[in-house]
Amino acid sequence: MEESKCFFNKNGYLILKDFFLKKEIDIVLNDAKNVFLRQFIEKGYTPRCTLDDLNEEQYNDFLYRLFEQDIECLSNCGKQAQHLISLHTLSLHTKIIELLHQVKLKSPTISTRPVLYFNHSRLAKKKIFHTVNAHQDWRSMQGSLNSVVIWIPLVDINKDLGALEILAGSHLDGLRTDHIENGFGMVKLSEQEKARLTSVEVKTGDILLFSSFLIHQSGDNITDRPRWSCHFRYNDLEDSSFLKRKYAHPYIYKPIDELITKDFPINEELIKIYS
Ligand SMILES: O=C(O)CCC(=O)C(=O)O
Repeated sequence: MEESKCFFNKNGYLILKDFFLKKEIDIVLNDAKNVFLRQFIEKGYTPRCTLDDLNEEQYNDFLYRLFEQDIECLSNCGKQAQHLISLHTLSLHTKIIELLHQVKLKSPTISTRPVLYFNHSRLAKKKIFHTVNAHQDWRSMQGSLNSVVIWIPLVDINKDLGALEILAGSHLDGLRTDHIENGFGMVKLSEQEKARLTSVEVKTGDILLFSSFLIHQSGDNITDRPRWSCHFRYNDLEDSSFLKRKYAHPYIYKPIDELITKDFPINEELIKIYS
């Protein structure tokens, strides 16, 4: 680990091969896919079935159809996928907590809730919702200076599927964000920096850990498959600058008026639940 720690300090990232078992990751992927599958069945795209009854192409076709026909439903499924117990459990895996200690987070804490992505241009209205240009996560997290991100592929991700691109060593250049776009702290790269971006191809079970100051961007997904991944962010409560900044945290979590379903439920439906 000593060697890895030196590598991390210098380059701002670590790729840990086979960190998890494939089956541990598959639990999250299947749970996420099942959120959408329930709506495919509800909408009559397919008779009642399990994920195993559909091949990948059929599943993806339903996903793209849902985007075309009912974007609200797709987006709500996406939201439910962020709340999966398996996703949150993975973010608290003892191996992750040990790793956080190894990269010198003395008292790790969750920065923002885990996120799960399923990126494809056919599943988003704006480019930034499926392919994010160069950015740093620290700007939107603004937590401890040693905060880290753990980026986990839920499927094997190669360059064609849009492997994440990183700029090694860029964490040492400090905060380069010049504006925030859809919550991402965007960074302008020089031509030389663009040429130095490295694609991180990863397999299911591998993880990528990086400093929240490391500049990174989405690769282009040029396949017809969504790129499934999940990302966890951690702060360190012992970081002195974070303490001095009174643990400043820029996120809020509250219900939004327009999203509240009016005139629901009627009492009979509620009574049925308890009968
Ligand atoms: O996964 C991606 O392609 C971009 C997402 C990302 O970099 C982030 O959430 O900070």
